[in-house]
Amino acid sequence: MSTDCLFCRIVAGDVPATVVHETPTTLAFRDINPVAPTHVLVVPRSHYENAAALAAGEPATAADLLTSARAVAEAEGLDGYRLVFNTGADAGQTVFHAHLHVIGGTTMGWPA
Ligand code: D5M
Repeated sequence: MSTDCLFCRIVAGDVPATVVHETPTTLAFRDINPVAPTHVLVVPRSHYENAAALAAGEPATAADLLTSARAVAEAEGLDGYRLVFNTGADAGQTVFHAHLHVIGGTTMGWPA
């Protein structure tokens, strides 16, 4: 837990969030700036700077993020959805606590 990390503070319950799913290792809550009808962030309860650091330090929890994302997609009734880990500033990561975006509820193109 890092007191200056926003997502650690959400995990601790010190910052409000709309939680939609939780497990002993993960928490899922709605993104404050949704880019689609469903936009949920799944985060590990423990602090890792990004997905690569999480995979190295706690690989079982990295897998748990995918399991939680699947549960979120099912609960939201999503047919298709996109999972995104922005990893590093060059990829557009702005919050440096690993998080998996679950985005769906609309028809998406690729790559944008
Ligand atoms: O994504 C970081 C995401 O975090 C971005 O989509 C906004 C979201 N965000 C920022 N603050 C909050 C709070 N307080 N609640 C919920 N969602 C939040 P990145 O991949 O780092 O660009």
